[in-house]
Amino acid sequence: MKDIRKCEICGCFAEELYHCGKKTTLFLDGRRRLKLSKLISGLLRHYPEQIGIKLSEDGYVSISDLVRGIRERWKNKHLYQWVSEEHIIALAQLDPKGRFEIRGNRIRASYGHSIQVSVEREPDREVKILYHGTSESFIESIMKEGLKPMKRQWVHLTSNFDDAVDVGKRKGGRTVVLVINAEKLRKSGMEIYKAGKNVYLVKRVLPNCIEKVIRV
Ligand code: HQG
Repeated sequence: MKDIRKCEICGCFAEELYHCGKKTTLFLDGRRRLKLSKLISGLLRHYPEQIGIKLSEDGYVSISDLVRGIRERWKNKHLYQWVSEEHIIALAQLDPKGRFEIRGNRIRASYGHSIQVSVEREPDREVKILYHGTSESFIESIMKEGLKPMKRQWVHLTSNFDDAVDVGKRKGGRTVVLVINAEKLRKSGMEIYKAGKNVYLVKRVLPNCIEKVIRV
């Protein structure tokens, strides 16, 4: 990930070298940013209990409890003594996929949960084409059963082809991207919800809604 920098004039966080006509100062280097992003994604989506925090029903936790939990209770806490509330805020504000939502002094993951959280979302009626990146080794089963949430609460789709390729690459083996007809998906009785910048959530994708399988 890119470094996060801070504008000394207006105080905002930015990735650019210049802001308000002046050079910005380094706030969080890209390597630490990536590690912290992965850690808080894991904590807010899957294992908050590992640092002794409890999420609200809609998935929020106070940023100060999150920081305290990481610094005092995370198994690798010695690697994270530098973490402050400001680091978490900067990371959430600049996340390229909109992975985190901040409300007041609380934060939650926007998507990706394996733990049960109930987030109120309006069904999306706009998007026409969605993509899902995966490994070719899953295709036979997916074409038979459709896409299922597996260990998560939702099936994750994206409106951005390149994001789908990146997700597919993480699975190992040959990367494939499924092209999903969102209209058909809605007609099959599934509501689609937007979460984050380009991510869309749905409970299930039936095989007949998969229009194409692209080998990348
Ligand atoms: C596969 C990233 C066999 C599915 C992304 C996937 C996403 C099946 C895997 C978010 C199947 C589950 C989630 C079936 C589904 N048979 N395999 N019937 N149905 N699968 O990690 O979508 O960068 O739980 O193809 O952007 O890969 O972390 O889901 O390969 O939004 O913020 O089962 O993670 O976001 O894998 O990724 P995952 P995902 P972040």
